[in-house]
Amino acid sequence: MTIKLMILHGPNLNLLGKREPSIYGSQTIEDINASMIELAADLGCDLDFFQSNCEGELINAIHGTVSEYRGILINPAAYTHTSIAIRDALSAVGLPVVEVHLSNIHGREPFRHTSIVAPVAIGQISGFGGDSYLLGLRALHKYVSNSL
Ligand code: CA2
Repeated sequence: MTIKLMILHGPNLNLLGKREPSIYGSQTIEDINASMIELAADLGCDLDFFQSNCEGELINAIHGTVSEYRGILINPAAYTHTSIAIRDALSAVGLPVVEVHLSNIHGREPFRHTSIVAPVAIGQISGFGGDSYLLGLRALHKYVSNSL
């Protein structure tokens, strides 16, 4: 059966490419999703995408992955540093999770250095702009394929 992965984008990422391009680049969220669809076609997996500015909606989307999906790629955005609830939801569903960030969170303000989500992820990719998502997708797909 085809591997299906869920891609989750956290708050404000809908503004990508439209505001603060010096920090987050000029690619829009649609550009990033399109690049992942291209890679997924090469890898032979299916993707679904969800973006929300609301913590509860992201949690509901995480809960909804249980039966249909094999893994989760998430940029929790600012919730990375604040949300025990998102971490608990990821931990509860028990799917492999890859955390991605456009910017290098470890090279920015101290409050961004801690990820509450990282301990429940299989890994974190941070600092490669839109390529963080592609690197994360490759890593997640390989991990899931190897655990078939
Ligand atoms: O580097 C990342 O991917 C972040 O997850 C982005 C978050 C930030 O809070 C994290 O520390 C690191 C912020 C996303 C905000 O996105 C915007 C995009 C365009 C304009 C303004 C905000």
